[in-house]
Amino acid sequence: MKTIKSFIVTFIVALVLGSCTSDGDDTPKMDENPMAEFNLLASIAANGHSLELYSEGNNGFTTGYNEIFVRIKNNADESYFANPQITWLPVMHMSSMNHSCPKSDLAVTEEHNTVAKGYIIFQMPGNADEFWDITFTYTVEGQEYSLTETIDVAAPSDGKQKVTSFMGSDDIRYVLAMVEPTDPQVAINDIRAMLFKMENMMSFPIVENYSVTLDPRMPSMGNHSSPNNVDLTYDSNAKSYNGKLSLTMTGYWKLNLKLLNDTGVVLKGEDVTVENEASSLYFELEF
Ligand SMILES: [Cu+2]
Repeated sequence: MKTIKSFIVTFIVALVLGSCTSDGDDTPKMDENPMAEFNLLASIAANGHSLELYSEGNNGFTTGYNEIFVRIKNNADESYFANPQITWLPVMHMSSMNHSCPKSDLAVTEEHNTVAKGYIIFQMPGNADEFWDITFTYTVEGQEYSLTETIDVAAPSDGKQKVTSFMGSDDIRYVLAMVEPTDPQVAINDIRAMLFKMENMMSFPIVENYSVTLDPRMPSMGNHSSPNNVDLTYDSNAKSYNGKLSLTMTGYWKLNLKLLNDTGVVLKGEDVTVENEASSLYFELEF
């Protein structure tokens, strides 16, 4: 009798453990929303679908680097299309002309095949008379659709410069954007920036193998610098310029920069000296 009891107990324990394990590993997670923790920027209804745009932070579209996640919902059954092929084209409609901005491709993420991810770098905000829109062209179930939606692009709420568009000494227009740090600390921070050239109004390819010197200063405190900064060099895997940013105290910092091409010619920016307190090429942060 005792043996039978213990057998039954063992059997029940095995059953419970077994079902727990299969819940964790095998059961498809149909109800899990991969975007639950994200911020819905827009849900655009068209073609019987809802194209949803998400960001990680709580901001809307801002000038500078925006990481954006895209899903396409089939409104008929509330399901999300797997492996959607999506292209996008942001366009600013200005009073004198239209232009686009730097952007990545949209690629389905490894974690969730209903979620595509990419970035857009808006180089200027919209205003009362001039606005941005994004045209999406996408293919689901073998059919191509497209839609265009107007969006609000605002300057960052702290007013600090995270992106700059400028003419180089080689007469080429460039866009330089700070991607990191997003959460600066009193420490040696990783700094990451992306550089694009304006090939024409609609095309902004990545520029490789240039370099960016870095001289962070605190203008409110005698323009002091900080030790152990590392200039930004091109990382061909990340397709960005990476370096080290030393911040020795909280407050407002101006990150004075110089952009050099692949032969070391200065395209934009100046050294900070006693006579020259800032470079014409810079980022700003305050924390
Ligand atoms: Cu514009």
